[in-house]
Amino acid sequence: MFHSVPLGWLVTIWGVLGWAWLGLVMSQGMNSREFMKREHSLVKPYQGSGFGIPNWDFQGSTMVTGTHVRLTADTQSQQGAIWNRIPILMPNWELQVHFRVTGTTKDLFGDGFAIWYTRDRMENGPVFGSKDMFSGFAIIADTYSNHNGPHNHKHPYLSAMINNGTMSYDHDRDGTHTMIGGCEVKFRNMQHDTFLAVRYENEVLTVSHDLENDRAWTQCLQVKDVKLPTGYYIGASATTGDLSDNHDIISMKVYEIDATEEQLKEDRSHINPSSTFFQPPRDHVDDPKPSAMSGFKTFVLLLLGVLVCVGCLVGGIMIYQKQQDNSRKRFY
Ligand SMILES: [Ca+2]
Repeated sequence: MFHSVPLGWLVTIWGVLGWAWLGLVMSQGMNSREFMKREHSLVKPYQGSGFGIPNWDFQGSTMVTGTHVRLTADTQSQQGAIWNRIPILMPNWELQVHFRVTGTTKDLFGDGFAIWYTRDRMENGPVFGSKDMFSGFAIIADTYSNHNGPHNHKHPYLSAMINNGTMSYDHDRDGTHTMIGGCEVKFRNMQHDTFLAVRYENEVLTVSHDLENDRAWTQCLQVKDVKLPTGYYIGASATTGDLSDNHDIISMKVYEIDATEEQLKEDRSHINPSSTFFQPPRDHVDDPKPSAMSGFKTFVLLLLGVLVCVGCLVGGIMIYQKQQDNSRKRFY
């Protein structure tokens, strides 16, 4: 004979199951089918049982606090980076970065930060705190406008660059010669949380941001036929120069995205990074010197010069004639 289960117990059991399910879904990010990969993710509390953060290395000016990882402080000439130690072996994945950039100045600040997926890690360099001629991709959040020419855009500017190790990032052109896409963004000194997402799925690279505090992704760029190998490392770096900002990373979360059987079988470790869509590399051409005069200015100055010469000549002739007259008077 069965004992009847009290109604209160049933309600409690269903309640516990419901909360457990909700917790599971929330811990797995925006899409419940995508699983956060702990070994590639940097989340609070950062410190493990021992010294440092498990699976992550730091470099340069990087400081770890209880609430954020500060790549650079709002101080001149700093350079900091943070790198995941475990290579990414998934063909499809998404990286979500919770970041914050703050500073005391309103108009002059810099230089910016970059999110990396590269072959080499922990190498200092001139590209926002990491090495140039890198292999992989860089998502660059450039806050300082070096370039003031005809191809100018507003800053901060978010752009992506794919490199097979042969191209150099040109700061004088804010990387416009080598980027595969970009968008203007405003993320400095926000009172709310700011996020970036980099999704690599079926050889499509998509960069999105959530800067308006509405918990929705806005697409910045999407490029098809982007070839990237497995086995590269995720990192973030930042730099300050004469101008500065605090560049903080609050979290970096990597999610696995479903891959087909074929994709899982394919050996993608030897792929050379490339993108079919590309701003073709161009030679660096210097801007005309600011001291160079415009055509109109040159014309006016030339005209003045001629007038002065004519004036001198006429004056000289008149003086000469007067002296001649005077000398004639003396003889006669
Ligand atoms: Ca710049």
